Amino acid sequence: MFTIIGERINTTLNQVKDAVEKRDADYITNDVKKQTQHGATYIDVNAGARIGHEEEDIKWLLEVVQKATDLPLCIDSPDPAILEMAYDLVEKTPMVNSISLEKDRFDPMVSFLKGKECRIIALCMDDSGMPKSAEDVISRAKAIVKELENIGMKRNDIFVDPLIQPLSVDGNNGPIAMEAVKTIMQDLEGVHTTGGLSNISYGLPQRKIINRIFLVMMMANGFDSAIMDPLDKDIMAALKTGEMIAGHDNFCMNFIKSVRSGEIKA
Ligand code: THG
Repeated sequence: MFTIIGERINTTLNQVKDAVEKRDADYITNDVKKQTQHGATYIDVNAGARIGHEEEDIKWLLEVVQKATDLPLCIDSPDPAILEMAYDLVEKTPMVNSISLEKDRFDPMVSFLKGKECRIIALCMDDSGMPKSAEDVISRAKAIVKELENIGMKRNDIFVDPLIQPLSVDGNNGPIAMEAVKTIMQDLEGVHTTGGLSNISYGLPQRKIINRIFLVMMMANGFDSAIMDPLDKDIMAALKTGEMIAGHDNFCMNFIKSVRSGEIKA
Protein backbone atom coordinates (compact mmCIF):
# COMPACT_ATOMS: atom_id res chain seq x y z
CA MET A 1 0.00 0.00 0.00
CA PHE A 2 1.16 3.52 -0.83
CA THR A 3 2.27 5.53 2.22
CA ILE A 4 0.93 9.10 2.18
CA ILE A 5 2.82 11.48 4.46
CA GLY A 6 0.57 14.53 4.89
CA GLU A 7 2.80 17.61 4.60
CA ARG A 8 0.50 20.41 5.77
CA ILE A 9 1.64 20.86 9.40
CA ASN A 10 4.78 22.76 8.50
CA THR A 11 5.65 26.25 9.72
CA THR A 12 7.06 27.17 6.31
CA LEU A 13 3.36 27.51 5.40
CA ASN A 14 2.29 31.00 6.52
CA GLN A 15 -1.08 29.99 7.95
CA VAL A 16 0.51 27.26 10.03
CA LYS A 17 3.23 29.64 11.18
CA ASP A 18 0.59 32.17 12.30
CA ALA A 19 -1.42 29.48 14.06
CA VAL A 20 1.66 28.23 15.89
CA GLU A 21 2.67 31.77 16.84
CA LYS A 22 -0.81 32.44 18.26
CA ARG A 23 -1.10 28.93 19.75
CA ASP A 24 -4.32 28.55 17.72
CA ALA A 25 -5.08 24.88 18.40
CA ASP A 26 -8.38 25.00 16.46
CA TYR A 27 -6.66 25.77 13.17
CA ILE A 28 -4.18 22.90 13.59
CA THR A 29 -6.86 20.47 14.82
CA ASN A 30 -9.12 21.22 11.88
CA ASP A 31 -6.32 20.77 9.34
CA VAL A 32 -5.12 17.49 10.88
CA LYS A 33 -8.68 16.13 10.94
CA LYS A 34 -9.05 16.93 7.24
CA GLN A 35 -5.73 15.26 6.34
CA THR A 36 -6.84 12.21 8.31
CA GLN A 37 -10.24 12.04 6.58
CA HIS A 38 -8.62 12.43 3.16
CA GLY A 39 -6.41 9.37 3.54
CA ALA A 40 -3.07 10.38 5.05
CA THR A 41 -1.05 7.49 6.50
CA TYR A 42 1.25 9.70 8.60
CA ILE A 43 1.00 13.37 9.59
CA ASP A 44 4.30 15.18 9.09
CA VAL A 45 5.05 17.75 11.81
CA ASN A 46 7.74 20.34 11.05
CA ALA A 47 8.26 23.39 13.28
CA GLY A 48 11.58 24.54 11.86
CA ALA A 49 10.62 27.90 10.39
CA ARG A 50 10.44 30.07 13.53
CA ILE A 51 14.15 30.30 14.23
CA GLY A 52 14.95 29.84 17.90
CA HIS A 53 11.46 28.49 18.69
CA GLU A 54 11.59 24.99 17.21
CA GLU A 55 11.71 23.14 20.52
CA GLU A 56 8.74 24.88 22.18
CA ASP A 57 6.78 24.98 18.89
CA ILE A 58 7.14 21.27 18.12
CA LYS A 59 6.26 20.32 21.71
CA TRP A 60 3.03 22.31 21.44
CA LEU A 61 2.29 21.00 17.93
CA LEU A 62 2.84 17.35 18.87
CA GLU A 63 0.35 17.67 21.70
CA VAL A 64 -2.31 19.37 19.58
CA VAL A 65 -1.83 17.08 16.55
CA GLN A 66 -2.04 13.90 18.62
CA LYS A 67 -5.31 15.06 20.19
CA ALA A 68 -6.73 15.58 16.68
CA THR A 69 -5.83 12.21 15.10
CA ASP A 70 -5.14 8.55 15.76
CA LEU A 71 -2.61 8.47 12.92
CA PRO A 72 1.10 8.05 13.65
CA LEU A 73 3.32 11.10 13.12
CA CYS A 74 6.29 11.82 10.90
CA ILE A 75 8.56 13.98 13.05
CA ASP A 76 10.43 16.31 10.69
CA SER A 77 13.58 18.23 11.64
CA PRO A 78 17.20 18.46 10.49
CA ASP A 79 18.22 18.61 14.18
CA PRO A 80 18.90 15.21 15.84
CA ALA A 81 18.30 16.70 19.31
CA ILE A 82 14.80 17.87 18.28
CA LEU A 83 14.00 14.44 16.81
CA GLU A 84 15.17 12.68 19.96
CA MET A 85 12.98 14.92 22.11
CA ALA A 86 10.00 14.53 19.76
CA TYR A 87 10.41 10.75 19.77
CA ASP A 88 9.74 10.71 23.50
CA LEU A 89 6.57 12.79 23.08
CA VAL A 90 4.75 10.60 20.55
CA GLU A 91 2.33 7.86 21.52
CA LYS A 92 2.40 5.81 18.30
CA THR A 93 5.51 4.40 16.59
CA PRO A 94 6.64 7.35 14.46
CA MET A 95 8.40 7.91 11.18
CA VAL A 96 11.59 9.85 11.95
CA ASN A 97 12.42 12.45 9.24
CA SER A 98 15.36 12.18 8.80
CA ILE A 99 18.88 10.77 8.85
CA SER A 100 21.57 11.38 6.22
CA LEU A 101 25.21 10.44 5.70
CA GLU A 102 26.37 13.91 6.77
CA LYS A 103 28.71 13.26 9.69
CA ASP A 104 27.26 15.76 12.19
CA ARG A 105 23.80 14.38 11.53
CA PHE A 106 24.56 10.69 11.03
CA ASP A 107 26.49 10.04 14.27
CA PRO A 108 23.99 11.53 16.74
CA MET A 109 21.08 9.99 14.81
CA VAL A 110 22.62 6.52 14.94
CA SER A 111 23.25 6.69 18.66
CA PHE A 112 19.68 7.77 19.29
CA LEU A 113 18.11 5.26 16.86
CA LYS A 114 19.90 2.16 18.19
CA GLY A 115 17.33 -0.19 19.66
CA LYS A 116 14.44 2.24 19.10
CA GLU A 117 11.22 1.20 17.46
CA CYS A 118 10.49 3.49 14.53
CA ARG A 119 10.46 3.97 10.80
CA ILE A 120 13.06 6.25 9.29
CA ILE A 121 13.48 8.49 6.26
CA ALA A 122 17.04 8.19 4.95
CA LEU A 123 18.18 11.11 2.80
CA CYS A 124 20.64 10.40 -0.03
CA MET A 125 22.82 13.24 1.17
CA ASP A 126 26.44 13.19 2.35
CA ASP A 127 29.14 15.73 3.17
CA SER A 128 29.96 16.23 -0.51
CA GLY A 129 26.56 17.92 -0.99
CA MET A 130 23.46 17.24 -3.06
CA PRO A 131 23.63 14.25 -5.43
CA LYS A 132 24.41 15.17 -9.04
CA SER A 133 23.43 11.97 -10.84
CA ALA A 134 21.28 8.86 -10.39
CA GLU A 135 24.49 6.94 -9.59
CA ASP A 136 25.23 9.41 -6.77
CA VAL A 137 21.75 8.83 -5.32
CA ILE A 138 21.98 5.05 -5.65
CA SER A 139 25.41 4.70 -4.06
CA ARG A 140 24.35 6.82 -1.08
CA ALA A 141 21.12 4.84 -0.75
CA LYS A 142 23.11 1.61 -0.58
CA ALA A 143 25.54 3.05 1.95
CA ILE A 144 22.88 4.41 4.30
CA VAL A 145 20.65 1.31 4.13
CA LYS A 146 23.68 -0.82 5.02
CA GLU A 147 24.44 1.39 8.03
CA LEU A 148 20.83 1.26 9.21
CA GLU A 149 20.71 -2.52 8.84
CA ASN A 150 23.92 -2.71 10.89
CA ILE A 151 22.10 -1.11 13.84
CA GLY A 152 19.22 -3.55 13.47
CA MET A 153 16.72 -1.62 11.38
CA LYS A 154 14.52 -3.61 9.03
CA ARG A 155 14.29 -2.72 5.35
CA ASN A 156 10.52 -2.44 5.66
CA ASP A 157 11.05 0.43 8.11
CA ILE A 158 13.46 2.35 5.88
CA PHE A 159 12.14 5.00 3.49
CA VAL A 160 14.90 6.16 1.14
CA ASP A 161 14.51 9.78 -0.02
CA PRO A 162 16.38 10.31 -3.33
CA LEU A 163 16.27 14.11 -2.75
CA ILE A 164 13.98 15.33 -5.49
CA GLN A 165 15.39 18.53 -7.02
CA PRO A 166 13.67 21.17 -9.17
CA LEU A 167 13.32 20.77 -12.94
CA SER A 168 13.81 24.54 -13.16
CA VAL A 169 17.39 24.03 -11.94
CA ASP A 170 18.26 21.06 -14.17
CA GLY A 171 16.00 19.42 -16.74
CA ASN A 172 17.53 16.07 -15.84
CA ASN A 173 16.23 16.14 -12.27
CA GLY A 174 13.11 14.19 -13.28
CA PRO A 175 14.99 11.34 -14.99
CA ILE A 176 17.57 11.28 -12.16
CA ALA A 177 14.85 10.77 -9.53
CA MET A 178 13.02 8.14 -11.59
CA GLU A 179 16.11 6.15 -12.48
CA ALA A 180 17.37 6.27 -8.88
CA VAL A 181 14.04 5.05 -7.49
CA LYS A 182 13.85 2.23 -10.02
CA THR A 183 17.32 0.93 -9.14
CA ILE A 184 16.88 1.41 -5.38
CA MET A 185 13.62 -0.57 -5.40
CA GLN A 186 15.28 -3.35 -7.44
CA ASP A 187 18.67 -3.56 -5.72
CA LEU A 188 17.54 -2.92 -2.14
CA GLU A 189 14.52 -5.20 -2.14
CA GLY A 190 12.17 -4.47 0.74
CA VAL A 191 12.96 -0.78 1.30
CA HIS A 192 10.49 1.98 0.50
CA THR A 193 11.12 5.21 -1.39
CA THR A 194 9.63 8.59 -0.50
CA GLY A 195 10.28 12.30 -0.93
CA GLY A 196 8.88 15.81 -1.11
CA LEU A 197 6.94 15.66 -4.38
CA SER A 198 6.53 19.39 -4.85
CA ASN A 199 10.31 19.95 -4.96
CA ILE A 200 10.17 18.93 -8.63
CA SER A 201 8.02 21.94 -9.65
CA TYR A 202 9.78 24.66 -7.63
CA GLY A 203 10.19 27.81 -9.72
CA LEU A 204 7.72 26.76 -12.43
CA PRO A 205 4.11 27.87 -13.09
CA GLN A 206 1.12 25.50 -12.73
CA ARG A 207 2.92 23.42 -10.13
CA LYS A 208 0.02 21.12 -9.35
CA ILE A 209 -0.10 19.45 -12.74
CA ILE A 210 3.68 18.95 -12.65
CA ASN A 211 3.50 17.34 -9.19
CA ARG A 212 0.61 15.13 -10.26
CA ILE A 213 2.20 13.77 -13.44
CA PHE A 214 5.54 13.39 -11.67
CA LEU A 215 3.90 11.30 -8.95
CA VAL A 216 2.48 8.77 -11.41
CA MET A 217 5.73 8.58 -13.38
CA MET A 218 7.61 7.95 -10.12
CA MET A 219 5.04 5.29 -9.18
CA ALA A 220 5.71 3.54 -12.47
CA ASN A 221 9.31 3.22 -11.24
CA GLY A 222 8.32 1.78 -7.86
CA PHE A 223 7.94 4.93 -5.72
CA ASP A 224 5.64 3.78 -2.91
CA SER A 225 5.36 6.79 -0.59
CA ALA A 226 5.31 10.58 -0.88
CA ILE A 227 5.33 13.67 1.30
CA MET A 228 2.33 15.42 -0.21
CA ASP A 229 -0.95 17.27 0.32
CA PRO A 230 -3.79 14.78 0.83
CA LEU A 231 -6.33 17.61 0.47
CA ASP A 232 -5.36 18.07 -3.19
CA LYS A 233 -8.20 16.13 -4.85
CA ASP A 234 -6.56 15.88 -8.27
CA ILE A 235 -3.31 14.41 -6.99
CA MET A 236 -5.22 11.95 -4.81
CA ALA A 237 -7.29 10.86 -7.84
CA ALA A 238 -4.06 10.38 -9.83
CA LEU A 239 -2.57 8.37 -6.96
CA LYS A 240 -5.54 6.02 -6.67
CA THR A 241 -5.74 5.56 -10.43
CA GLY A 242 -1.99 4.93 -10.60
CA GLU A 243 -2.20 2.36 -7.81
CA MET A 244 -4.89 0.50 -9.74
CA ILE A 245 -2.95 0.55 -13.01
CA ALA A 246 0.21 -0.61 -11.21
CA GLY A 247 -1.70 -3.68 -10.02
CA HIS A 248 -2.00 -2.63 -6.37
CA ASP A 249 -5.80 -2.44 -6.19
CA ASN A 250 -7.49 -5.84 -5.90
CA PHE A 251 -10.50 -6.06 -8.21
CA CYS A 252 -10.16 -2.26 -8.65
CA MET A 253 -12.22 -1.95 -5.47
CA ASN A 254 -10.50 1.16 -4.10
CA PHE A 255 -10.82 2.95 -7.40
CA ILE A 256 -14.50 2.07 -7.73
CA LYS A 257 -15.17 3.06 -4.14
CA SER A 258 -13.50 6.44 -4.72
CA VAL A 259 -15.61 7.03 -7.83
CA ARG A 260 -18.81 6.16 -5.94
CA SER A 261 -17.94 8.52 -3.09
CA GLY A 262 -17.26 11.32 -5.58
CA GLU A 263 -13.54 11.56 -4.74
CA ILE A 264 -12.60 10.65 -8.31
CA LYS A 265 -14.45 12.53 -11.01
CA ALA A 266 -12.80 12.96 -14.40
N1 THG B 1 12.11 15.28 2.08
C1 THG B 1 11.88 14.98 3.37
N2 THG B 1 11.20 15.79 4.20
C2 THG B 1 10.74 16.97 3.76
C3 THG B 1 10.95 17.35 2.41
C4 THG B 1 11.64 16.47 1.56
N3 THG B 1 10.07 17.80 4.60
C5 THG B 1 9.73 19.15 4.20
C6 THG B 1 9.40 19.22 2.72
N4 THG B 1 10.44 18.56 1.95
C7 THG B 1 8.08 18.56 2.45
N5 THG B 1 7.00 19.32 3.03
C8 THG B 1 6.35 20.35 2.35
C9 THG B 1 5.37 21.03 3.04
C10 THG B 1 4.61 21.98 2.40
C11 THG B 1 4.88 22.29 1.09
C12 THG B 1 5.86 21.63 0.40
C13 THG B 1 6.60 20.64 1.04
C14 THG B 1 4.06 23.31 0.40
N6 THG B 1 4.68 24.14 -0.39
C15 THG B 1 4.03 25.16 -1.13
C16 THG B 1 5.01 25.57 -2.22
O1 THG B 1 6.07 24.97 -2.29
O2 THG B 1 4.68 26.41 -3.00
C17 THG B 1 3.75 26.34 -0.28
C18 THG B 1 2.59 27.08 -0.76
C19 THG B 1 1.78 27.60 0.39
O3 THG B 1 2.25 28.55 1.05
O4 THG B 1 0.70 27.07 0.61
O5 THG B 1 2.85 23.35 0.55
O6 THG B 1 11.87 16.72 0.36
N7 THG B 1 12.34 13.79 3.82
